[in-house]
Amino acid sequence: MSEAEAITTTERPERVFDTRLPFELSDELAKRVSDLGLEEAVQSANDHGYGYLHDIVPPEFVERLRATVIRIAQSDPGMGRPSAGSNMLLAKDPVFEEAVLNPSLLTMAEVLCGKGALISQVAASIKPKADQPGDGKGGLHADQNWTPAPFPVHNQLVTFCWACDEYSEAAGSTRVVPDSHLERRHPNAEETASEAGAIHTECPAGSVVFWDGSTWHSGGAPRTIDGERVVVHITYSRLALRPVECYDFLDEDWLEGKPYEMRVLLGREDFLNTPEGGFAHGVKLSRTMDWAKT
Ligand SMILES: O=C(O)CCC(=O)C(=O)O
Ligand SMILES: [Fe+2]
Repeated sequence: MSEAEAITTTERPERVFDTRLPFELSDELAKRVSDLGLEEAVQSANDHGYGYLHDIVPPEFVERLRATVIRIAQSDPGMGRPSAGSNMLLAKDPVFEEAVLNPSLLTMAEVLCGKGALISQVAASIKPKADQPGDGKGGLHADQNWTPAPFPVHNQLVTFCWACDEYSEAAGSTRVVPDSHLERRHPNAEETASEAGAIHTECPAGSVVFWDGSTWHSGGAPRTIDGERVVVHITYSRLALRPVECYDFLDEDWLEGKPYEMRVLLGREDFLNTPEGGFAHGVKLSRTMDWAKT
């Protein structure tokens, strides 16, 4: 019986008392890692905080993924300017369902975020050739940006960047600071500005680059060659920290005349967990990052 079948039965699962340490995989998860050829990716995540997934889909899938992103972005100003990208993609085309359910992504998500990990974001970006000089530095960050430092021993979040085009320095690939996950904190202002120690990730079109929630990286590198860099960014997060009770059904009419604190308590004043996704909230986004550090 598969796990998916097993959880639909009423049988009470065996109670677990000990929490596994990071990268202490169950036999079942270790077998899946091995069957999918992901040992190197797991080792790299553990050692350096990031890694690559190669040859996990046929070229046809990558072509379909890329074409879908371009089609949707043309009609969707999701990232501010037309054709820069889009978000909330899961519901916008079935190709994104295939992407988030890819066995290699799901297995790595379980390694890095545990069982029951949730989709946090399915977004895409389209980076054209730079029309201005500059090194694009200043955007270094850790994706678990709403977790205070020191970061917990257990990773909170993992981001997979599906490179629909080649990743190289000239192509404007993501820069990462290898081993920065060991710092267990956000980069400071100077580190963010200088991006010291950052290197360009490199892979062929169709491969996936991933990093854990504490690894410092930046997406600002300019593209210096012709064409566009199309990337699908898929983030999963641990299941923890969701409230027990869901009050999303309480609408603006219910909130009318109630104190601001009630809006805060219901998560209406931060940028998380909204049907518009992360790009539509202006000041709420940086406010969330600031509140998280208090
Ligand atoms: O666009 C990129 O190269 C990376 C963007 C980023 O920070 C992310 O996907 O977490
Ligand atoms: Fe990021």
